Amino acid sequence: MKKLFVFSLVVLFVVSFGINEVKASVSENSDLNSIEMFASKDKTSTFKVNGVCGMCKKKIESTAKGIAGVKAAVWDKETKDLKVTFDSKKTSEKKIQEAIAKIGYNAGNVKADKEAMEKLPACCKEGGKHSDHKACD
Ligand SMILES: [Cu+2]
Repeated sequence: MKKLFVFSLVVLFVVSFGINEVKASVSENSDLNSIEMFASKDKTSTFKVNGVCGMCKKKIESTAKGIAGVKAAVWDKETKDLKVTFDSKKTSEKKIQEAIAKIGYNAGNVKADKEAMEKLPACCKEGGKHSDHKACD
C-alpha cells in the first residue's frame, strides 16, 4: 500500500512537471513573438546615396541604422545603392532619406543639406576622389 502511495506521488510529480514544461515551451515560442512579427511590417527598399568612400559608407549606414525601426542598412560604394530594411510602422523610406540628407548626402529624391555637405571631407563630396583626403579609403 505504501508502495502504491509513493508510486502515485511520483506519477503526480512527473505529470505536473511535464505540464509545466509544456506551458513553458508554449509561452516561449510564443504567441507574443508571432504577434509581434505579424504586427511589424518589414519593408526593404533601395535608393541611391551619393557617397564616395568607405568613410561615407560607415556614416550612411550608421545614420540609417540609428533610426528607430531600421533593421538593416547596406550601402554599396560602387553602385551607390543603399538597401534598407525597416519596420514600416515605425519609419519610412522618406524619413531615412531625410536623415541621410541631413548629414550631407543626396538620398533618393531628397537633396543633401548644404551646410552638412560643406563640412564633409573633400573626398566625400560629390565628384571627390579617394586621393583627396588621407582619411578616406
Ligand atoms: Cu567619404
